[in-house]
Order: sequence, then C-alpha cells, then structure tokens
Amino acid sequence: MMTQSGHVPLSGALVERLRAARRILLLTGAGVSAESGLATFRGPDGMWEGRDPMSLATPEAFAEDPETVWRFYAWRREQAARAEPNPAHRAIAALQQERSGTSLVTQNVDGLHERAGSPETVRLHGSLWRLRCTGGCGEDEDLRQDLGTLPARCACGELLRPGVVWFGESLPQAAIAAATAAAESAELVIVAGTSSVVYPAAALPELARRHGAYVVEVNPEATPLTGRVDEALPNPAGTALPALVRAAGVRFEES
Ligand code: BV8
Ligand code: ZN
Repeated sequence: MMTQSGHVPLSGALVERLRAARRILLLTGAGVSAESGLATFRGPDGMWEGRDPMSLATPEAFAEDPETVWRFYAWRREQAARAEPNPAHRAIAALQQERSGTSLVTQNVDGLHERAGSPETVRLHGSLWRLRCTGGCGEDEDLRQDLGTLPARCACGELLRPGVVWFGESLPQAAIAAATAAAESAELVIVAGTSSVVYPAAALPELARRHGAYVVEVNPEATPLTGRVDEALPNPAGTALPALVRAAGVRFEES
C-alpha cells in the first residue's frame, strides 16, 4: 500500500517505520545543500576554475600550492555564507527536535544543518569554518570573517589550513565512533543527497542494514547504494525530507 505525502509516494512499510522507529539515522551529503544553491562535489557544476575539487581536497595539493587551495576554500566559504538552509535541512532539524532518538551524520562542511537548528550534528568531514595551524602551535578556531591575504596565516607565522578532512586523511575519531554507534543501533536510516562513493561514510548504510535497519535512499540519481537499499526515493531532498518528516507524525511548516 502506498501513501501519498505531497508529491512523494511512500510505501506502507516505510510509513509504519517512520511512525514507530525510536532510533532514526539521517546520513547527508552535498545534494541536501544543492537546493540552497551550493554546488555538489561531483555534480555538473562541481568544477572550480576548470579544476576538479577532488584534485584540490588533498594534503598533496595544499603542500604544492597552498594559495590555490585556499582560494578554492575561500570561495566555498563565501558561497556557504550567502546560502540559506532549505526545507530539507529544516525538516531534519524538526525531526531531531521532536524525536530524541534521531541522529544526524553529515559529510557536509557548509554548516547549513547547524544554521537550520539541528541540535546535534556529527560532522564526518570537518567544517569550512574551522581553521587549524599547520605549524603545531595548537591553534584551531572557528572563524567566519573574511580571511584577507591568501594563503591564510596563523599568528605564529605558519600556514593555517581549512579544518576539513582531505582525501587520504583520517576522519575525527569521535565522529567515526558516534556515526558507527548510530548506524549499529538505528531501526531506520535515511541516506540523502550523497553519491555514496566516499569511504568510510559510504559504508555506514551497509553496516546499519547488517544490524537490522530499514534503509531508504533519497536521491534523484542512482548511486552505487541504490540497488542495496530497502527503498529508493528519486525525489529532491527539499521535497522528500519534509514528506518523510510529516509521515513520521512531526508537524513541519515549510517557511
Ligand atoms: C580515509 C571534505 C583512512 C573537504 C571530502 C579505494 C576504495 C575505497 C576507499 C578508498 C579508495 N582509495 C582511497 C580511498 C579512501 C578515500 C575514498 O573514499 N576515496 C573514494 C573517492 C574512492 N577516503 C578517504 O581518503 C577518507 N579518509 O579513508 O582515511 C585512510 C587514511 C590514509 C590512507 C588510506 C585510508 C577521507 C575522505 C574525506 C574527503 N573529504 N570533503 C571538502 O569538502 O572540501 S570529500 C567530498 O566527498 C564531499 O565534500 C563530501 O564530503 C564527500 C561525499 O560527497 P557527497 O556529499 O556524496 O557529494 P557528491 O557531489 O559526490 O554527490 C552529490 C549527490 O547529491 C549526487 O548523488 C546527486 O545525485 C545528489 N543530489 C543532487 N541534487 C540533489 C541530490 N540529492 C537530493 N536532492 C537534491 N536536490
Ligand atoms: Zn600557529
């Protein structure tokens, strides 16, 4: 039996789980911020000055050309500062506020979940807004303002770096532990707006499924995960998340 929620048809099995699940895990990626106007990492608009972001988000790229890598991150900070959270971010925050067993794990570094009012966010890949000293003086701060001359420098004279996790770097231990625990205990997992190609984040839905979770994917495009979920919703996150949250019995106003 299908239930229609807005323009999103949801199966009876999914609606039942949305209503009954005490532990829900939301795993989000760049697609959740696409409707806020932010380019996804691998999308058609994902290029920056003709370069693939994959080639810039590495320690090697930073070591070789810190100014170019910093210009890429300064541009992304400007885009993110101008963007507003969309109905997907707000619906997730509403669900977290209403249902205490809900966890949010994100690969996004833009801070839009926090700005939408999400009470707790496990950030697997760090934050665009954090700056860390590469020189070992221990400086690690949250700085929103303009960075001035690039590459940004610490008061100690060494280079600052963006507080994100680059390819080949380890994820923050506490974030991995929290995400793993949430996946192992979730009854329902909603994976939204991710291409599911970056590990270890991409392994979380599989882990949850092995522990008995019902896994739903929200993505207009097929991904390597699509064939391995219980249900795939080919809708944009800004439409699907409000529908899912309402089907869970949470009141949610769009604006
Ligand atoms: C690590 C932060 C241990 C910085 C990012 C071979 C096999 C397996 C693994 C590996 C391998 N070789 C190397 C690895 C490891 C590597 C990896 O996974 N590589 C892959 C690509 C092969 N992983 C790592 O290196 C990780 N660390 O493993 O540590 C280790 C250490 C040393 C040596 C070995 C191991 C660290 C990875 C962290 C990379 N950091 N971001 C920054 O942002 O600048 S990466 C980047 O990818 C993004 O920023 C994001 O965080 C992440 C995932 O991207 P998505 O969010 O999924 O975005 P994407 O653009 O891809 O997709 C958007 C989706 O949205 C699309 O599907 C689209 O259809 C959809 N969409 C669009 N519009 C909408 C929508 N959906 C819904 N609604 C819409 N409106
Ligand atoms: Zn320093």
